[in-house]
Amino acid sequence: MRTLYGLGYSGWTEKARWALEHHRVPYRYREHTPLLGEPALRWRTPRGVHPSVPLLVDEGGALTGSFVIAKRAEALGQGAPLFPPEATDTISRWEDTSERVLRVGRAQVVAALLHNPRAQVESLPAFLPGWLRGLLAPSARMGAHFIARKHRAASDVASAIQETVVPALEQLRAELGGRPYLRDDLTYADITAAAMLQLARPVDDRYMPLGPGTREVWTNESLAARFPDLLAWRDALYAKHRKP
Ligand SMILES: N[C@@H](CCC(=O)N[C@@H](CS)C(=O)NCC(=O)O)C(=O)O
Repeated sequence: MRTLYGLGYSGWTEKARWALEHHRVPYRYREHTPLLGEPALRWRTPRGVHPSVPLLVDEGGALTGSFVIAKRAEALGQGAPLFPPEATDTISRWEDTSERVLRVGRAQVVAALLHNPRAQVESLPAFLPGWLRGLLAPSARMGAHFIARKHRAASDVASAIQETVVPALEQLRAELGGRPYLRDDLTYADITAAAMLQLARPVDDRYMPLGPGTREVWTNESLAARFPDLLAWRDALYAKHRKP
């Protein structure tokens, strides 16, 4: 069975899932656990590729990376294209920007998780019984340090937000100019750009269910206050194009 390994709270995983579901490609989903799941992730990842999720494993082999998986969804599935040829430049520009912004998002979450016991408990594997979860919460900090090291997370998150995230969101505001899409209709450019808003305020639980602590570490009130129009744009995009 085609299987997607991912992190339920990650914008990268969400981009891959959105494309697969848009194209009605059947798959089963498996949650990855950083650190504990690293040996299995390495084992599944093709040699020479940096191990990360989302990772799609199907009869064609294993594919790493949200963008590659979304393109595979387009090749396999049905429905309106997310990668029409005339949108190639717009898509690749917003994919680059989204990648840089999501990296800052990861740094923001890793830093916030170290001080949020509720988010630590929520990040533990689901199979652990309730009584053990509180006890093991501090071990989630090891997972956070592991992710920070493995993906070289920025240490000065506040500067990274000012230098990378704020200009990206201002650019998005300018380019949308109040319209519902970056092009004439929904394309992957909108999906990859919408993922950036996750680190201002996560999308509604109907689409990406998050525990209250996880929601806290993802929320950046000052970004949310500065870009309410973009949050409204993202929410409208979800309401119209993403099944709960
Ligand atoms: N460019 C990649 C980035 C994926 C990525 O950085 N994934 C991180 C998300 S924090 C990950 O795999 N973390 C879990 C781990 O490394 O164990 C994509 O588009 O999928």
